[in-house]
Amino acid sequence: MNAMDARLNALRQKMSEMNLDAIYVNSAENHLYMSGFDNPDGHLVITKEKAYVFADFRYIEAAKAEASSSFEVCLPNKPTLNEIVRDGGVKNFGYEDRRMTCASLAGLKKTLDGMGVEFCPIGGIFTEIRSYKTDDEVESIIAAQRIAEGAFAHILKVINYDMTETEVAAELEYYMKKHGSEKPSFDTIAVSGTASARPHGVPRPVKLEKGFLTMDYGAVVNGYHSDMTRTIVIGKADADITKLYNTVLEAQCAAIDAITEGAKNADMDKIARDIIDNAGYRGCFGHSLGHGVGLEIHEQPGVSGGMGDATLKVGQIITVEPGIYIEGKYGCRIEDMVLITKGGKQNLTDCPKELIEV
Ligand SMILES: [Mn+2]
Repeated sequence: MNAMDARLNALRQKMSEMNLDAIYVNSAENHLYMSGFDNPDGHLVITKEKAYVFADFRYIEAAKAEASSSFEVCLPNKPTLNEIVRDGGVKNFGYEDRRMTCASLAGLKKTLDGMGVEFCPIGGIFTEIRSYKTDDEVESIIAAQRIAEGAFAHILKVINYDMTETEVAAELEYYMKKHGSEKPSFDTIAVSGTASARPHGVPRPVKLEKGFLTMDYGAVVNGYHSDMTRTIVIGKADADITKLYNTVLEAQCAAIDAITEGAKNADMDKIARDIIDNAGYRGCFGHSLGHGVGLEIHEQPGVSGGMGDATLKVGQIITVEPGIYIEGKYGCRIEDMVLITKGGKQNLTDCPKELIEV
């Protein structure tokens, strides 16, 4: 069975557990995940027996070439939703409540008015299936990560005191695009000096300030995102900067060391947090330790204190990204991506993280 059929089977298994006869897929990520064809303006309809890719004239040729052979490629309304519902005996119709607009749902309801269809929110069906990565998916994420690592080596070569934060971000993104990234994983973060105290600060058109420079960015390959943060020091690191940096690094390495199949997500967060708190930075690590990553930059599972008894499972990829942020002063974060393997883990990030001064 090919990978796409395995996904269809997994989805239909979930559909039967939820007593759904069909699912309407409108989100770009789930469209790509299920059909193998990327079309942000299209949608899928998947029933117990059939699977349809709907693409308009602009995308139809690409759809025929790229969509999985398990899907029938159709122009809009050929067949109509009414025909699919009637012929497939669809009573319970699932929709992506987390991704569909209220207006789109209202449109679907209007289209199928009088057909006796019940619309059912599907909740986290896709996020759960997608949290387990196959080898192909892992390879794409590693390929994206290698491009991002190249960009880090590149920025260390070209960085100088006349550069602005915006230029650093642009340089990283330009390098990644030139080396095979489809797009940035998200808006590149490159913040220096006092702005580094903002975990998701926006690069400013100002020259790099002395002190920390935090760069959080990633590449995309085959739709799959990488995510890495490296913090370097502009100028010389004083004792406070060195202590703070080494605390973040120690917290990050301790959490990564503890990661293994079956470990509790919440415990990973606590291991890093305790080290930071006990070093005198209590309250300065105000976000969770990490998150899943894949077709979207933030996926399941979460890695935070709020994950209850959830445990790490083979095939999941999580980020490990503790940070310390002191408002008005500076901040630092270090982030790797880690794959959970049978009885262990594999760090997918291969990039220096000792304190670097430039
Ligand atoms: Mn991240």
